[in-house]
Order: sequence, then C-alpha cells, then structure tokens
Amino acid sequence: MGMRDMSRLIIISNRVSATTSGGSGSQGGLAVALSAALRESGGIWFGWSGAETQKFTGHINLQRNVGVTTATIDLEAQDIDEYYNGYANRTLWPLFHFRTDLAEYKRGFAGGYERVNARFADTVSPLLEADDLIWVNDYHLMPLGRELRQRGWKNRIGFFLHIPWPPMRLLLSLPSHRELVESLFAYDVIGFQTHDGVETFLDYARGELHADIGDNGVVTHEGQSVRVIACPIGIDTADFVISANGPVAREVHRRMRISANDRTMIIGVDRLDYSKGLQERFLGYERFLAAHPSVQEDIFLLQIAPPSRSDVQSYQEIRATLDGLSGRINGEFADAEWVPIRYVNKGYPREQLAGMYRAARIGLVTPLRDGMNLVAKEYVAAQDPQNPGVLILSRFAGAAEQLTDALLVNPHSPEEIADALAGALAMPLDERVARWRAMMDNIEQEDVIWWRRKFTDALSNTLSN
Ligand code: GDG
Repeated sequence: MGMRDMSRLIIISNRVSATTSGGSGSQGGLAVALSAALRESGGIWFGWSGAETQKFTGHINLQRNVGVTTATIDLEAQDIDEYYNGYANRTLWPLFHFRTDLAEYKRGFAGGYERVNARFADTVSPLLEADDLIWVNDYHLMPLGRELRQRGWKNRIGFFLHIPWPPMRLLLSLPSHRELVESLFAYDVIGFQTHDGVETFLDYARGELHADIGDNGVVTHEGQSVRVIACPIGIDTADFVISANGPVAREVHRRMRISANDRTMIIGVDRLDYSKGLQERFLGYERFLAAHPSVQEDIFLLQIAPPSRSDVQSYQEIRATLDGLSGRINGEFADAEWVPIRYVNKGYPREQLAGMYRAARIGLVTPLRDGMNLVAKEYVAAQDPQNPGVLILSRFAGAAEQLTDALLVNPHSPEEIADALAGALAMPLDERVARWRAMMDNIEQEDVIWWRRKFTDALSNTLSN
C-alpha cells in the first residue's frame, strides 16, 4: 500500500509549480493536482525550474515550501528550444491531440528530447534512494524510465500520461514511434486518464509491437512487462468547495452579479490552446445568438483564456484567430449596453475563479481532445447545491467518461453546442439538481487524493522490473 509502506514518493514532471499552496496565478492542471498530492506524502518533486541558463551544469536548487520539497534544474536555450518548445509542444502535443496537421517532425527536436531526458536522469539520480517510489509525469518525460534503468535504478517506477493516447494510425506518423513506445516498457505501471486511453495503447501494443496482453492489463514485450491502468485524475474537491464558499469567491460572485445586470452568465476557462475548441465554442455560441434573437441580450459568455506556450507559432495563430472571431461576433451582435462575449486573455487567482464559476449558470467546456479537463470538475464543485448550474461538456474530454450527467456535445458541431445552450437555459431546477448531484458524487469520490492513491497503490503492488 503506497503510503503505508513508508516509501518516499518522488514525483518528476517537466515543471515544478512555484507555489504549492494553490495560492495564486494560473497554474496548469498538472501543477494543481501534484501539489495537492505531495502535501500529504512527503518526498520530493523534481523538474525544470522554467529558467534558462547559459550552460547546463546540473545544479539542483532544493527548496522546502508548505510541506513539499522541490528540486529544480535550469535548462539551456537549446534544450528549451528542442525539448520543450520543440519535441514536447510542437511534435507530441499536437500529435497526441490528433492534430497531425500541426505536428512538426525534426530530428533536432527528437535529439533534444533524448538529451534532456538523460539530463533529468543524471541530475535526479543523486537524490534517489533504493526503495523510493518514482512517479514520472507526462509526455515531456516518456523515455525517463528507460534512462533511469540504464543508470541502474531497480525501483518501482511509474508513468502517468495526462494527455490522450493517439490512435495507432496517427502515432505511426511519428518517425521514432516505436522507440518511444518501447521505452515505456521500462516502467512498472503506465497510467492513462481513461479506459479509452488504455484501449488505444493496447491497440498499438497488439497491432504494432505484437505484444502479449495478459490479465489485469499486464502487457509483455520482448521480456519486459508493464501494467497498464486507467486512473482518471481528479481535483482537490474539498478544498475547491471551501474556496467557492470563501470570502474572496463570495465577493467576486457579488461583483459579477452586479456587472451582469441580471443577465445569465455562461463561463469558459481554458489555457489558450488549439485543443480546447475555443473557435468551435465561439461559433456554436454565435449560432445560438443568431437562432434566438429574443434571448440574445439576456445572456453573455465570459471566456477566460490566459495565453500559454506563446513561443510556438501555432499558439500565436490560434490567438490571432480568436481575437478576430470574438471581435467579429461582438461587432455583429453587440449594442451600446451589451457585448455577447467578454474575452479575457489573463489568469485569475484560484479563489476568484471559484467565485466566477459559481456565478455562471452554464459551464461551457468544449475541447476537441483533452486528456481529462479539470475545469469541468472545478465548475461542478463550485456550484451552489440548491441552485446549481449546468455543465456542457465535450464528448472528447476524458472527463466525459465520468461526468455522464453533463450535457455531452460533439464540439465540432456548432448546432449541437447551440442546442445544448438552449437546453441548459431551459432546464428546470429539479433536473439541474439531479444532474449536478450525480456529477458531484463522482467528483467527491474520485478526487485528487483518490487518484494519487490509485496510482501509487498500483505502483507499490507491482514487482519491480
Ligand atoms: C493537462 C491536460 C488534464 C486556467 N485558467 C486559470 C486557471 N486555470 C487552471 C484551471 C485548471 C487548470 O488550469 C487547467 O487544467 P485542465 O485540466 O483544464 O487543462 P490543461 O492545462 O491542458 O491540463 C488535461 C490536466 O493536465 C491534468 O491531468 O486534465 O486534460 O491537458 O485547474 O483552473 N487557474 C487560475 N487562474 C486562471 O485564470 N488560478
């Protein structure tokens, strides 16, 4: 049992969150989830500081904040370019989100990815002890388990993928797909967000590697076995409910109500990323406005979209597209006292966000592909149980496997989004409460602590490679 056998937990991810108290700024889902997970368990969180150094030295910056020890390294400009902006965010991210049109395949990127994974293994090794449980996170670090094995580590090492696993035929377009997938067999456990992720991985293991698929998700390839599990990430639900009822959230809620002027608010909150379906969301909302002239001025959409990965061209392009589209829709429908879309390119502290979720009658979450999507869960957790709002959720978010009582839509269809908006606005209180309760049951049970336990239990219960 993970925590009970007193093994230290070592979490390794690309970035280590600066604040581990969930305090401020716009932390990504991974950061929020891992700080909550580490708070109870002790151990170390290792990763890149986010800073650039002239020459890579492997110097480790150790810090203790709020019960969590973090260990960070700085990377060189070329590392950041090839590993982070390159292979991670211009090759793997688009490919794993089914965007082969945006994926760039450059040997320099692949080389930088290998180099930085080796650097991670070299620098984390002195911090490791023989019975640590090692938990590697996300697509930036897939070969890290193999690198650690090559340095002699016999620990139990697990890998969790936060993003979708792509269908075999898409993955085949990656020049080094086989080497990348084979490197995963260095792990003892691989966790995916969804059953769909597990099945898609097994398709590749069967179809391309001719691996042996045994009981209990154990896959064997060339003498190496790895256990594959579905382990959906959750939020720190109790903490989020407290935030949503706290003084900051209440004040934001009150101010939002005044500024809404009795209008019904729809909310979207996403990193500015092409996978989040923002363009399709705006078009679906536009379709709704055009089809329902009489309710137009009774509603508005607040879209919060803090920019991310702005060094990558496709992110500059999606930003320009959304600037144009929101401007066009606002120009077309607005009048002197109302704009249909409040489009905001900045982040808010978590407590304020909780108040905004609560002030919104509809949560509109329409990614084209998403590993999980924590915003959907946060929106539900923030609602007033007596008068909850409605979640509209993409079928292609991992969260749709659990939140089956959301209004599920195909985000590619503006008509489906428009219909769901009409259905949500008309939904009677008893149906809203029933759907919310069913979703909240799941979000309470399968929270971030459940996720951590499920993964670390699976890892500590395997025999090491
Ligand atoms: C990846 C996977 C998976 C956003 N704006 C603000 C803000 N946020 C927070 C949200 C939420 C997080 O960022 C975003 O998490 P998501 O899950 O929605 O999406 P990704 O960043 O793409 O995360 C995803 C996740 O990893 C975890 O496994 O679910 O599928 O893509 O927590 O609240 N937070 C604050 N201000 C903002 O303006 N404070």
